[in-house]
Amino acid sequence: MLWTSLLGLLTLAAASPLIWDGRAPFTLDGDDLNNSTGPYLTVVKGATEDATHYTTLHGHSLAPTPLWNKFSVFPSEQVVSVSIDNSSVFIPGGSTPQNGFRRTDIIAANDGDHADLIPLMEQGTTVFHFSIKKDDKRPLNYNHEYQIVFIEPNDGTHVFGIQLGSPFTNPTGPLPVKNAHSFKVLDHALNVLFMAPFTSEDWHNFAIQVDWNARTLAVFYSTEGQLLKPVTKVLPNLSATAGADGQGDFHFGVLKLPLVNPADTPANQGDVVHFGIQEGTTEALFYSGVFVENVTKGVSIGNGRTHAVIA
Ligand SMILES: *[C@@H]1O[C@H](CO)[C@@H](O)[C@H](O)[C@H]1NC(C)=O
Ligand SMILES: *[C@@H]1O[C@H](CO)[C@@H](O)[C@H](O)[C@H]1NC(C)=O
Ligand SMILES: *[C@@H]1O[C@H](CO)[C@@H](O)[C@H](O)[C@H]1NC(C)=O
Ligand SMILES: *[C@@H]1O[C@H](CO)[C@@H](O)[C@H](O)[C@H]1NC(C)=O
Ligand SMILES: CC(=O)N[C@H]1CO[C@H](CO)[C@@H](O)[C@@H]1O
Repeated sequence: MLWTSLLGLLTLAAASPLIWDGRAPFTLDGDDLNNSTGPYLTVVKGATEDATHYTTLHGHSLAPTPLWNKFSVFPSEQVVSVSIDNSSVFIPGGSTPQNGFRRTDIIAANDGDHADLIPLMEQGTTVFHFSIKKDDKRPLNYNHEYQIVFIEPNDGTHVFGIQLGSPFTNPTGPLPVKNAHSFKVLDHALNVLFMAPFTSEDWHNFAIQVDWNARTLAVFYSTEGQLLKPVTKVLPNLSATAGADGQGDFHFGVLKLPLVNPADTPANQGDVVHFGIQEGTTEALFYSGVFVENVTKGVSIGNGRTHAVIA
C-alpha cells in the first residue's frame, strides 16, 4: 500500500507543468465571479445582469469529472455551470449589441488579466483540457448551432472549436441535422476532426494538443473516470495564422447562434451576430477539469499518468 501510494505521488510529481488552472477551487465564490477575480474573466455575457446570474459555482452539490477527482468524497474542484437566457445579449466594448447571439463565455485569465496569459498558453506545444456535462434541467436546443469551447484570435476565427447542435445555414435546412447531439471538434478551417455523442449523465473529457509552431492539432477524449485516449493523429491546421496574430483568448461556455428569420432582409439573414431567431430559453452546460498544460513531460491522461505527445 505504502509503495503504491508513493509511486502514485512520484508519477504525479512528474506530470507536466500547468500554465493555467481553471478548476474552480472551493474558495472561489460569487464575488470572485462578479469581479473576475481568480481564473475566470466573466465579462462576455448579457449586458443587464451580473456574472453570478449566468455563471454558478456548485460547491459540494455536484460531482466534478471523476477523471481529475478520483475520490469523489474529496473533490479538488467545484463544478461551474454556464447558462444563457433571453437577456444574454453581449455588447462588445459598448458597441452594437449582439442580438443574433445568446452567449455566456468564461475566458481564461489571472485576476482579470487575460492578455499576459495568452502568450504563455500559446507557445511551443500546449494542451487545453476541459470536461463537459449536460444540465438536463436546462437543455440546449439542438436545432441551433452552439460554439462552446474555442481559442479566438482577433480576426474572430477559432484555432480549434467544440461545436454542438445543427450548424447555422442560410437558408435553414431540415432540423435538427444528423449528429446534432454529438460533440464536434473542429479545426481552424471547420473540418470535423472528431465526433462523440453527448450522452446524458456522463462527463465528457477532452484534451486538445496544439503545436503552435508547426500549427497542428491532435485530440484526446474519454468519458467519466476513464483515462484520456488519443482519438486522432496529428493533423495540420495551417489555415490558422502563425505567430502572435494567431493567438487569442481561451473561451468556454454557451454561445448559441440564431436561426434565419425570414422576415429579415436578405443581407441581415446572413448576419448571425446581429439578426435571427432566438427563443429566449434558459439553457446551460456544466464544466469542470478545465486547465492548460505545457507538454514538457507529456499529456496528463488521469490517475497521475501521462501519455506521450501525439506525434
Ligand atoms: C453579484 O452581483 C450582484 C449584483 O451586484 C448581486 O446581486 C449578487 O449578490 C452578487 N453575487 C455575490 C455572490 O455577491
Ligand atoms: C466584488 O463584488 C462584490 C459584489 O459581488 C462587491 O460588493 C465588491 O465591492 C467587489 N469587490 C471589488 C474589489 O471590486
Ligand atoms: C513550456 O515548456 C517549454 C520547454 O520546456 C519552455 O520553454 C516554456 O517556457 C514553457 N512555458 C511556460 C509557460 O512555462
Ligand atoms: C427576447 O429579447 C428580445 C429583445 O432582445 C425581445 O425582442 C424578445 O421578445 C424576447 N423574447 C422573449 C421570448 O422574451
Ligand atoms: C484536418 C486538416 O487537415 N485540417 C486543415 C488544416 O489546415 C489546412 C490548411 O488550411 C487545411 O487544408 C486542412 O484541411
